[in-house]
Amino acid sequence: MPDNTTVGGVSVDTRHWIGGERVASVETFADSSPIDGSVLGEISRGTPKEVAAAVAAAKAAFPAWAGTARAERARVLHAIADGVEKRLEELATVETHDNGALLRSHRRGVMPRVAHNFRFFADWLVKLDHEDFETRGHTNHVSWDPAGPSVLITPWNAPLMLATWKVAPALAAGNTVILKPAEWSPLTASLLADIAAEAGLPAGVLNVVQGYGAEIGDALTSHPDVRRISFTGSVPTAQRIAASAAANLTPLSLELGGKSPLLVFADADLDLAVDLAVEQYDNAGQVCLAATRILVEEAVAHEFTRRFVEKASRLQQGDPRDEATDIGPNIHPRQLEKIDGFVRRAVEAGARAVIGGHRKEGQYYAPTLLTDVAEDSEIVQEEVFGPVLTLQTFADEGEAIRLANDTRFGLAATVATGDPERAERVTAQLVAGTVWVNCFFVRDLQAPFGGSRHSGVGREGGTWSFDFYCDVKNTVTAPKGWADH
Ligand code: TXE
Repeated sequence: MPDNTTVGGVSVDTRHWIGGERVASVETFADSSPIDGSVLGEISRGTPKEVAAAVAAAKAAFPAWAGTARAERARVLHAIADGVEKRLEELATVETHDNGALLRSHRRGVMPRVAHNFRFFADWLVKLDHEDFETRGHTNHVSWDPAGPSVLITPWNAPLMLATWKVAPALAAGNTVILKPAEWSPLTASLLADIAAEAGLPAGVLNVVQGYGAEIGDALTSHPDVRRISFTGSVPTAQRIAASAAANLTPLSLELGGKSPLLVFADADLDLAVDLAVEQYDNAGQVCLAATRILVEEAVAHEFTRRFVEKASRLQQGDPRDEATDIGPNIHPRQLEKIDGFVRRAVEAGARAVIGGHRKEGQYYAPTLLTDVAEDSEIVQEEVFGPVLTLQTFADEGEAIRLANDTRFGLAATVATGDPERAERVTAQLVAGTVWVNCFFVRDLQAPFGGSRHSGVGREGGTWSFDFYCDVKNTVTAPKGWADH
């Protein structure tokens, strides 16, 4: 098997990256493009043997990296960001071929954010501090000690963005990393390994192991030398990881799915509310934060729906490399089957497709809005992870809040209202890690990010990331001369 493949003119190594070296597995798996189903490359199919080697490399590299001065760690992280910016076009191209999200989004939004992930945590690290405080003359000093080798398991919907949102703070904290990208979009993690090495990150500090979660997941998450596990993905996989990590009580950060609501009150700017709703089709609906449940006050439901249909019908669906495209393909034939199954069962149960409700040629699903859906139905309660929204109506604020909170998730919520007092009242009662008022997807890396209930455990972002990736220590020192007494 060849050691690399060429995707959109960019050469990508298809092997693991362990201890500063490329390592091949005996077997490979085929990685295909959602754009046309073509095989992009044969990727090393990791086994517990490569996992053991990667953890050993991360363990060996840990003392030196943990002992590296903060300013030097920050310098290397900025150098990685420089490398990302230098190869931005290549990263954007490869990512679009691999996961089917829009090239223009990768160019203008996602890859600049990848570079920013490194710059932000480098800068945050340098100023990370806690003021000393006194207890009966004794000084308390809080420090953030690097925790150790960290396993980072990432999904396919925003591969490099979500990987680096974990890699950057883990490295900044002084930890070493074993990154396991999703098997449906493994390529940009391999490019990141090259960029990090070129930036001067020492061997073994970042390791990339490719393969199927079902085959190497347990080896990664039950390893006694692993000190942190951060995971973004589905609830069942998170439950499996939590059980596996329990053997060593390894601390976990779990960023899971959602079924977030968009609440549209009659006093809202209706055009803005429609824009917010249509935005939920971004990335073909494969966004954990997506507000897939639209809740509209009865008085404006008819007009909202009319304007929504008008705007959504203008969306261009097609090749994600085309600048004019608004919605690309879904990641994998299996995901498409899953989406289609959800919609078919919903329609059988009485739902009506106002728009969409069907597959299109290739790996595409038509943007869909379903009405006449019951509150306790599968389509309202379960994450579809495709371009499928539901619309329910409410009579008053109390009912809006009740509907909004009535799922097992709690990742995000969006409120459209022209009344600031209502916004305050409503947001205070929503169960969600992030709430947006009259906006969507505004993200600052210093803000806490995570979900409640089945949407996750823990928070990352800003200081919260360092709290997670470090062993936070309090050192209490007696006053001078204390020992003489
Ligand atoms: O996710 P998995 P899948 C949701 C979304 C989607 C559904 C299924 O609803 O339809 O999950 O997607 C690795 N031990 N989200 O099956 O399995 C796997 O290799 C350790 C929401 O792709 O959770 C990949 O790297 N790791 C979500 C990663 O877990 C294991 C994003 C995610 O895959 C493992 C993705 C195991 N036993 C899906 N099994 C979000 N929160 O944004 C698999 N993996």
